[in-house]
Amino acid sequence: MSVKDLLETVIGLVNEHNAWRLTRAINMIASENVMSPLALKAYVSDFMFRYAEGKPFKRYYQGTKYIDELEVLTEKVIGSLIGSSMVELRPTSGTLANAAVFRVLAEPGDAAVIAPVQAGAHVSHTRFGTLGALSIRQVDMPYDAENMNVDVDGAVKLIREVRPKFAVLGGSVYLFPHPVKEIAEAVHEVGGKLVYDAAHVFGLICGKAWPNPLERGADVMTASTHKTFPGPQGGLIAFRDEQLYKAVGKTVFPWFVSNHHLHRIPATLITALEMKEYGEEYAHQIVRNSRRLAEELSARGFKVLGERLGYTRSHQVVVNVRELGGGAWAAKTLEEADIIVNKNLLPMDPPEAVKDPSGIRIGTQEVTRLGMKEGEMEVIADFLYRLLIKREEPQKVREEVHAFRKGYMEVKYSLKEDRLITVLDLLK
Ligand code: DSN
Repeated sequence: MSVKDLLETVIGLVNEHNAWRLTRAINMIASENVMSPLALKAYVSDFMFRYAEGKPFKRYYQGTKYIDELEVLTEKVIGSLIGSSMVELRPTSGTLANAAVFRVLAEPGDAAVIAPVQAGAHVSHTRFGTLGALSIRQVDMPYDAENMNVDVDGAVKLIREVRPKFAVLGGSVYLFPHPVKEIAEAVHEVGGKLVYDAAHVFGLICGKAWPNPLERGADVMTASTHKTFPGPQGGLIAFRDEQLYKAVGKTVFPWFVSNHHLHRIPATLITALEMKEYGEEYAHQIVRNSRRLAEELSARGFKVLGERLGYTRSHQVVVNVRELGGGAWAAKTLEEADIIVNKNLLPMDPPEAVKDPSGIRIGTQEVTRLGMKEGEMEVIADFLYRLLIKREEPQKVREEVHAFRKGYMEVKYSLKEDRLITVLDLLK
């Protein structure tokens, strides 16, 4: 193919994708979100071309005076949202944040007790992911199927027996808060630390719609900055313990991250300011929306998990679609109508069911950011009912999805400011 043809292809694919996901699709992957236009403008800055290895004001490169100031300010503002004066922003993802923390807390061969995969643990907590790469031994906490959570008594007993270097709570399929206080007490009793992976619920914590694990005994919290916290893709770590903060900082760089993708920092700061201004309103609306969506789906005959406990306290709704055709079929069918969710393993699924699990996971954080409220959740529940239970043609429903989506084109809960100059204004 010629350069001209390839250029046309790349432009076509990018334009198609943008138009699809930003103007036509209802995006409900629970780990995604959109930035505000202001954060986006700050993201497209010259910082994306630069390096700043090391800590602010102690870099190994020249040319970093502005990023030094921005980074310290971002740490302060995020710290003020979560009550921590020690925030590390350099991991470029939640998985790298976990890697840096795990590496400091344990040596190869040591044991870590983790929330069970059925209770939503992320792959980086497991032998298949980061924990395995670091040769740390994974020991699963027992699971309480009825409450879709960690079995507290069983976990405490196990921690006393195993005496792990650390325990991990938090995860990626996450309907109800894990028992931080009880697990922290048990792991501290045996000289270990509690790591809380808040990747999914970080925005809810900032908005006070989810318990803050650092206030309940967790020693360290890792997070992503692009899920319920609606910033650029990236990771962060917050600490209660200064020694651990310093040790992890030395592990982030030079072990796991060289360049920390500087353009994330001002965009993360603008998002943090948006969370300061609107975070509580936004986070509580997310939770109201997921609860309402769960109720509306249940009323239409769907098997929604967590019914006994009110379905969900987070941004997620999890539905068992096994009898309807399975998770792979359901997610694909919804995609044909431009409703984007992911198939997901459910607690009762064996791990080998990963390609066709029984569930779908639905997140309300992005549609909430676009201004949807409880009434809109009814409309979405209806689309799902028509597609997955009534089995209407996806092509037919898709037209209605597009018409509905057109009403939600503005990013809400965001700050406005015209003076920001972007790279595109300067680089000709
Ligand atoms: N795998 C992502 C999720 O969708 O939950 C988190 O990294």
